[in-house]
Amino acid sequence: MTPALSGQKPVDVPARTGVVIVGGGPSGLLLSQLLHLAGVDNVVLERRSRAYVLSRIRAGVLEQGTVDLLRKAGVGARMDREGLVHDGVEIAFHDRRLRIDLADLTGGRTVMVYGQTEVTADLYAARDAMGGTVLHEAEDVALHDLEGTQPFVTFRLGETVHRIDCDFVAGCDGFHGVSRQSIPADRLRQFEMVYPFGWLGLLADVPPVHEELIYAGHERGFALCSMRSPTRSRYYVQCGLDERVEDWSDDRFWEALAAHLPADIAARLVTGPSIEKSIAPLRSFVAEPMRFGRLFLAGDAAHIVPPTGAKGLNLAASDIHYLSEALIAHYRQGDEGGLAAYSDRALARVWKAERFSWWMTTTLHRFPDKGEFGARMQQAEFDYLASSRAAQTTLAENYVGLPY
Ligand code: FAS
Ligand code: PHB
Repeated sequence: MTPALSGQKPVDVPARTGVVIVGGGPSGLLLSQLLHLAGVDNVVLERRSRAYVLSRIRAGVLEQGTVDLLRKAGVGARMDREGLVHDGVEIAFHDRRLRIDLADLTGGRTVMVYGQTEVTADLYAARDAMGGTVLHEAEDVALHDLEGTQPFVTFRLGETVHRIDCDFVAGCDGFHGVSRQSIPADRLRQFEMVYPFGWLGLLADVPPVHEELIYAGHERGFALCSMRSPTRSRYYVQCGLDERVEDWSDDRFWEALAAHLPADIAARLVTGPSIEKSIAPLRSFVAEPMRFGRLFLAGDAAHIVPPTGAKGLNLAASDIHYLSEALIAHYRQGDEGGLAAYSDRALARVWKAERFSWWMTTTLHRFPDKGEFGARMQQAEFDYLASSRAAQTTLAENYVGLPY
């Protein structure tokens, strides 16, 4: 029996399991839950404590496909009670505002506003309720014999080194994880674009300025008005890569936010003390293929999108949809087709979401180096969007999520 770690109950570390899942964020936990429900043994190895994982404030918008998958995983009850269904979203440009009627333009499809932190908490609760094995503070995770038929994973819990033999490894350990780095460089193609700015995010217990999200492009830079509930708001402003969160007082943030918004919205802004403030860099990144032997990458371990399109968490969900289906078909029918097709199938959807996230980011953020012509192109993008139902339909169908 492994001794308790920072409050973790003593756990039995199995010598063997079906799938070792590296990473206890939304990707890893959702895969663990779906596999367990299908009778596929698995173990989740998470580097951080549960409290640390649940302290991270990230995504806020769930596509219909993600909502359906969470319900299928048996973790949709609180989301359905507390989540906010949105059938529209606003795009603002300088002082103009345009409502995109998501439901009208997509035959009734909507999005759910429900924070990633809550999704992760619901998944942890479900793992606990089913007696799932999630090992926290698992350090020095290393993947072995991925190209063989008997891969295994080693890691350390406290002073004790463990080995788990398995059939497959799911790399759900995010952009900085060990999984993608376990693939030889000559077997991986990586595509990346780093944007010359970041997002400064603030969470506050104040009522949202508007009942729907507002993505605002402005000559001062981009701003996003989002929310977590009718009493808790989430805001972002574009910031420089050299900015430090400690240089941003709450007052400075609220002033900057108001200056980035259309005057009528800024006039309605309710401010208050921040309960969280953080800066996230923006990048587009894809690693191909998303498989190496018995290792399958999913979520941020394989791809990153700028959060402007609200796709990060939702791409993680569609990866897990494809991967869980493929693994279950392997165990139930000995069908290898899903595993063989996983990378191509996932990447086909990933690249479309990369394009949409890139388009939203390049259209709405301030790029000083793109000069006046670049600014005119952004104006033209907005003018076309405002004048064309076809353009609005394109934005809407990508925002609610392309089909799986
Ligand atoms: P995650 O990074 O969430 O989880 C990976 C887990 O693996 C982590 O818990 C990590 O501790 C663990 N891990 C890492 N290395 C390990 C190792 N060697 N061994 C064991 N465990 C290891 N998306 C949006 O849609 N909207 C947003 O506003 C948004 N904001 C974001 C802000 C930030 C700062 C970041 C980093 C991402 C943001 N995202 C946003 C994207 C985000 O939501 C991801 O898409 C989502 O977390 C993907 O989930 P996972 O793939 O599980 O990766
Ligand atoms: C959020 O609420 O954190 C959020 C919402 C939509 C985005 C990005 C972040 O596109």
